[in-house]
Amino acid sequence: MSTNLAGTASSIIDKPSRTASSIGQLCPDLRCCSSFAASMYLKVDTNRREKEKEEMIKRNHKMMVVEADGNYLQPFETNDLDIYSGESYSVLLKTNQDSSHNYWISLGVRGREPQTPQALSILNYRTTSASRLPLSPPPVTPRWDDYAHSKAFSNKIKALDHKSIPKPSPTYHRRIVLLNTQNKMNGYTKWSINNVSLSLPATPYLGSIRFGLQNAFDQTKPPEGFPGHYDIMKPPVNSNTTTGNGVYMLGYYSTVDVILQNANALKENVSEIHPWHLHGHDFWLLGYGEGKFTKSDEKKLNLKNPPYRNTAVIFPYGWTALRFVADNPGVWAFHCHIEPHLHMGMGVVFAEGVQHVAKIPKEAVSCGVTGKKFMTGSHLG
Ligand SMILES: [Cu+2]
Repeated sequence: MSTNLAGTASSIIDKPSRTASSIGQLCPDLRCCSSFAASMYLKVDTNRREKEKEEMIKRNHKMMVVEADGNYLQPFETNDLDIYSGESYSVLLKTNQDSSHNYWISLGVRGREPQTPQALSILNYRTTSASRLPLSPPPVTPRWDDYAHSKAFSNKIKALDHKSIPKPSPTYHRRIVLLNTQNKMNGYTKWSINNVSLSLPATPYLGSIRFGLQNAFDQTKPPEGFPGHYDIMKPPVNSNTTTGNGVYMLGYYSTVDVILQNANALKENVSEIHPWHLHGHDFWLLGYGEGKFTKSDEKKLNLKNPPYRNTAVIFPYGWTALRFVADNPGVWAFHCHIEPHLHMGMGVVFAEGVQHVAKIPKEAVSCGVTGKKFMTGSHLG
């Protein structure tokens, strides 16, 4: 979703017929959905089972969630689901309601108070005219700030016990704690991580790391954590951020833990949802918690069946714990997937095994410092 809202939509449908159906046509852009409210139709056949990637509520129809971010889950039934920018889900829908009617699907926004009404679509059984309005009013989606509802949904998500899904290693080599705050710089609002707001360098990292260039990006290590006395429940005492573009250099094949720590933004009593997306890897989502992560939270981590994903949300004033193996040679962005937040600095950069990247594409050295050093015209010099 290319929205600056941590969006959730919900679809609600009404009555019975036989087995399953498809919901594949929903527009994933909430603003788009809003403007097309009730102008889209989902055609369904009875006795057909398909997947969908959207978020939905239904009244009498139930959805079976079976997959997230490309990996199987322990199936569970739900009326609605939260989907944040960067995430994907597959659900199975039984078209077991009365096929002589159509049913509403509602799509609402999560995480920021919406300025638009919830979007609507229609689940249409092929045996019924698509222009026939459902009998009952559209279902109302959960309130935008019903975080208990969102957390309850997130906590239901567990990995399927299957050989295709790796188990987490019980220990880690390195743990990086990333404090998410909002700050100011030259009068502009920024997001920052451990008080550093990411500002990408002109030179692509892959070329500059591979060829050992010292002047292409910050050579200082970015911070591994934040001061223990920091009060996450209050706006930052030092509201000034600095920009940076240093890289977390990870040991090749090391196991890395990341604790994403949410905090109060610049305004009192405001802490928001952010969906963090990791490039180049899947990670185990070990769990969520309230307040500041402490040693005593260690025992709450799920090492048995954590979902294996590439996007994880942080809830207001809470923490989210991830673990992954740095086994993919390259330079990888890890960032809030709400696009404006990334451009306001909400991201970090990981790198591992760069010397093992078989071929550095010329696009990775064709601009910035490497462009001057290596390129002759459009070719490597
Ligand atoms: Cu964000």
